[in-house]
Amino acid sequence: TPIPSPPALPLLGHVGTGAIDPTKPSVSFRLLREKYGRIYKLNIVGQMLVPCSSQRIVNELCDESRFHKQVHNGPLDQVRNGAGDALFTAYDGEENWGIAHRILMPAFGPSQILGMFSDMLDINSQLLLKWQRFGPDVAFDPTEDFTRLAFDTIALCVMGYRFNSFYYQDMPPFIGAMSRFLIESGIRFQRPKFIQSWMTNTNMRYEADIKLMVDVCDQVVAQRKSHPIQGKKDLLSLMLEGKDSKTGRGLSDENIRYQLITFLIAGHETTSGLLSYTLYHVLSNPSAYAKLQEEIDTVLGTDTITVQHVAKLEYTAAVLRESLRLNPPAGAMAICSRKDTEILGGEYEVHKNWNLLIDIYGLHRDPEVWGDDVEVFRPERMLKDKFDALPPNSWKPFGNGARGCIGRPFAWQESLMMLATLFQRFDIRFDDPSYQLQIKQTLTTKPMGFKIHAIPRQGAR
Ligand code: MNH
Repeated sequence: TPIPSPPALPLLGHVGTGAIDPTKPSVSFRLLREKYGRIYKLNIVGQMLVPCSSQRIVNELCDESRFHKQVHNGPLDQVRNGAGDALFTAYDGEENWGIAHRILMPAFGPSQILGMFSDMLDINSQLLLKWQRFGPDVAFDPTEDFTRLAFDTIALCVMGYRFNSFYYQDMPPFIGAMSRFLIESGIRFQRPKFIQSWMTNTNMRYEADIKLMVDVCDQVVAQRKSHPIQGKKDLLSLMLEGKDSKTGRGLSDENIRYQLITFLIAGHETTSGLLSYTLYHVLSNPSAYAKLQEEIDTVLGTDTITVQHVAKLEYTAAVLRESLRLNPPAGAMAICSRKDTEILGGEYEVHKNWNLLIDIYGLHRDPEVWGDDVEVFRPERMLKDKFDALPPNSWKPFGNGARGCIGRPFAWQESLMMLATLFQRFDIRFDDPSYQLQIKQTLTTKPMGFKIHAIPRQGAR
């Protein structure tokens, strides 16, 4: 069967037809999926791209013997301007990926994550105290504080560095530089080269933003070198001293910089999005809100949260999974075919080196998997037994296979802890009960214009 495609322009293809808004790709992909279905072809300035969204197709695309992560020909190739060949932006098969993967994986093992519990709680308490001090009357945007939380948490837990973002009125400069850098990287790959070279102001800003991120990372390394830590090996010490068991090699200074930028970005962008979307969905669904708070009251009561509590928070975990289904902060992933192949038993032909896109947002709305209430926030469908029984590769917010998210257990512990302590301490309400979810996109997405009141609960400390 031929793969459907919208009408295109010569040269520019679908860029400029209005099919893809470069500042809001997530919206464009939703409209295109609704019109053209589970698989369709686009032409981005001469480069073919094939977005796919049904579980049956995506299940095949997750076969790593036939497909691999694609960094070329997309925004990630531009993100390499700041993150180089670090884990997230390394090309398929690039040597430094294997070296860094083998050295850094142990920093994210189960016992390491448990060992970060008290540092996570340190930052978590700063958010709770701030919201407590605001009191019930102040309307504020929770996304900003979740960004502070996730940013400070990643830096403290894996680099032993304190940004102390909660003590500043403005967001840390790294955050602004990073957002502009990601947005510009996302637009750049669609922009013809001759236009790019004319945009001197944009280009200077871009270089300055990269320099700011590099300077922050150099400061983190400099502090560690002047205050070496004894005993426990965190991510930063593995970067500085670790040797790859296979090649015997360590990471170069340049590569360490790239990895630090990557962890500071990847370690907070998505987690703050997850927490913000989750709060939005819980506030929008009173029955889920009631069940969530009931579980938290039963498991925690008024106790200080511990590792043991977290393991028991089953409904809370289901709430996070359902939130990641409806609003995966990373809404798509790019892959490439290793060889000529067929999908769905010969229904579609795919040739070697095609650029395909797993539309995660669309996948999470496949009615064959989720039924006819795909748009409804219903955590019950994500309780452990149901979740484990889902068809393979129907829920992919953390990516796929060897190139899947290295920080998943880290983000999970941090998010469970935050949600549990939040509803233990506060009743939370929309500032504007008629608020409808709006989305802001860099490379990932977050809610925009979302404001709440946090009302300290009677009896909570
Ligand atoms: Mn994370 C890769 C989503 C939290 C560090 N992450 C990915 C990918 C997705 C993803 C999707 C695969 C992207 C692709 O195929 O191009 N990550 C998430 C989500 C959360 C998240 C939804 C939180 C919620 N990620 C984190 C945290 C860290 C982190 C926290 C750091 C501690 N992620 C990474 C790194 C990679 C990655 C590093 C690249 C892994 C690799 O390719 O080796």
